[in-house]
Amino acid sequence: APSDPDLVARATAAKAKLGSKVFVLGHHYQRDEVIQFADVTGDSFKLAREAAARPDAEYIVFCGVHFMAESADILTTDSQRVILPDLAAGCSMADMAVLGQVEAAWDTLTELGIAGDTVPVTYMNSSADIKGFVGRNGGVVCTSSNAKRALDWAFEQGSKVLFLPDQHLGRNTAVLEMGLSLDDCVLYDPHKPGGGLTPEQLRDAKMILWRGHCSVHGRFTLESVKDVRERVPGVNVLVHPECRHEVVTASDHVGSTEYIIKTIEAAPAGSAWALGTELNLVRRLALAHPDKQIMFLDKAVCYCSTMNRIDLPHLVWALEELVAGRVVNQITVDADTAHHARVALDQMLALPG
Ligand code: CIZ
Ligand code: SF4
Repeated sequence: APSDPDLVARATAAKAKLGSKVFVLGHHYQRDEVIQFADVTGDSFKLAREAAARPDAEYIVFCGVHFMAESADILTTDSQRVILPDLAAGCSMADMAVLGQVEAAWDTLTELGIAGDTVPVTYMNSSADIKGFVGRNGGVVCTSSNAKRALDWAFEQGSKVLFLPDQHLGRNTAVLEMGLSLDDCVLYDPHKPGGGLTPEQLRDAKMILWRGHCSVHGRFTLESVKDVRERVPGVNVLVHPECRHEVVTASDHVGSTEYIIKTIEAAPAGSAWALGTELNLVRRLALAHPDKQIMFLDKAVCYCSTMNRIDLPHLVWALEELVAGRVVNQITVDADTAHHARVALDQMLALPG
């Protein structure tokens, strides 16, 4: 649906009044009505770097989800303020790993005498608390584009990895890119005592996968892949590594959001693509490439409901409050957590290759 013209005019006016004081970041999974006001678009990793590269912007308005705004706060200067237009824009995957649960898991590994051999690795899609835990314990943050490099590094530091919070990215990277087997991986369920695993399973495992997943990417099934191959002969199936292992295995290509965008841009005219990722992005790619046949991998419509919390009314409100001299919905990470999270983020940036 086209955006409300009154709100468009108000957002335009507010941005003009704020000028270079404000920088608006838009994640690829955001609504069109919000993306039109983004100064830059990107995935969580690119946006974190963009925020860090704008030390002159007093206000960073982050159109994305909570953990991304936290990373922006960690990577920007102390005087910059990061604003999330709707505080209800969380991430169900990030919420699946809570600090107390991860500390309890670590205690279990410590009691078994294996914590010393275990390197914690967390996906970017996790809270600042979890990144801080990982930084305190000698680990690293990773994204969907450098997960293999992060795991290579981690296995040089220890013989085991505790991978947080996305089981699918962890499993897909370990099995499809590192040559580990499914039997090398165990699934740690934070809602069960000892993770629902025996001491022997924990001792034997190379990858301890946290039982988290993305509610959007985790919905694609093997059936969705089979269906689209039947409906569209010759279709290329391209999915994000947050998809289930059997979906990734049945696909033709797998990669991060930025990789998906670049692949579609480079695809020949007339080619057909079924994309296993968030729907706002798939619809924009289809509109931008009318010479290619671009479709959503599933028949059911599926947005990220928390990404969609950021809508034009919330963006207008946040911008107009800034014009009035009020900072609303500021996201801050306490100094101690930020310090250790930064250690884990810097370790990621220092990965070789
Ligand atoms: O699923 C997500 O939220 C992703 C892929 C985020 C990102 O940009 O890394
Ligand atoms: Fe979280 Fe998935 Fe939404 Fe990304 S798409 S913000 S991982 S729930």
